[in-house]
Amino acid sequence: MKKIMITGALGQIGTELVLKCRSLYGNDNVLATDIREPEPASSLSNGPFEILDVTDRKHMNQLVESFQPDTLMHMAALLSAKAEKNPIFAWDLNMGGLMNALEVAREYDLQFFTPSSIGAFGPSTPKVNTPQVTIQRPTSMYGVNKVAGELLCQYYFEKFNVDTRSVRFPGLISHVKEPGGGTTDYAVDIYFQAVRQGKYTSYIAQDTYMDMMFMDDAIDAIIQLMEADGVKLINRNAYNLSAMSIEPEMVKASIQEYLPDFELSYDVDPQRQAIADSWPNSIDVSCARAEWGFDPKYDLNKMTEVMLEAIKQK
Ligand code: VAH
Repeated sequence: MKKIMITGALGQIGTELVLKCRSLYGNDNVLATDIREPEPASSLSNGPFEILDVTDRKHMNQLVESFQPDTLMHMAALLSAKAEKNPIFAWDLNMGGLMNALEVAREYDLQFFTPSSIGAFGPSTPKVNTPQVTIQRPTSMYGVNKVAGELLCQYYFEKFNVDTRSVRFPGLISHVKEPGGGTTDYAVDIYFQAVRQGKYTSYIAQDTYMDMMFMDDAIDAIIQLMEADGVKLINRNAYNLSAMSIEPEMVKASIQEYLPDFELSYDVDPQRQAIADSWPNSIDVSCARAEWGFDPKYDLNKMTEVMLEAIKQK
């Protein structure tokens, strides 16, 4: 992996993925693309940027022809809550964009990464220590997109020998880019509101366990997977990834270690709660550990310390 094109570069993962790849492979070797221009003072202004609508296959080809990457990281997608509000648009963007990206990877022989999610599981999936290979009957459009995406990645690997690699991300928590449109975003908002307001009202009910991970561990995992020896990779559709299984009261207690007066209340959003209830509580990550050495560094308390400090600095 030496020259990388990234779609969805202004998204929650994309933003930090571009910065990390530029620090590792050189600013000019990472082309960031997104459907809109970055803010003038954006941290992404340290390297090449192009506007790209991932449903525009012709333009995607043109950018690959001109930039000549050896790797495509396809991050552009609509997240779970927004997808549930706009299911047809979500299908067109999430699946149309992925098909274009896979076709470009096939045509130009690019190594390929795109994320799946714990959203690829559904209510009939075993909820505790969810296996790498198990029932996947998601009940959200986002989940349907992720299962279809996993199967497409496996298909392109087996039929066209495209070097596809993917992970099932849990909820990702970052202080760099506030997310939009996810179900797990409460676990990001809570830190920002704890610092700004000293209180937070959660739209996810207490005792709703979901897998989560600090963004630094997520970005490191992508690089580690992409640099891994492909011979050792068995699960080409997507690897279960998680660093912790948490619920809102656990986050509250962790924040109160640093902000003792922090208050948490609840105003549950039925739609996002229904999505959260359909997902596992805790997934098994043994395949990622065994096949490419996945080893997250941040637990809840270490993440809380870093999040609160970084947000205070903002
Ligand atoms: C979402 N943050 O909430 C994303 C992610 C596992 C959750 O897929 O939709």
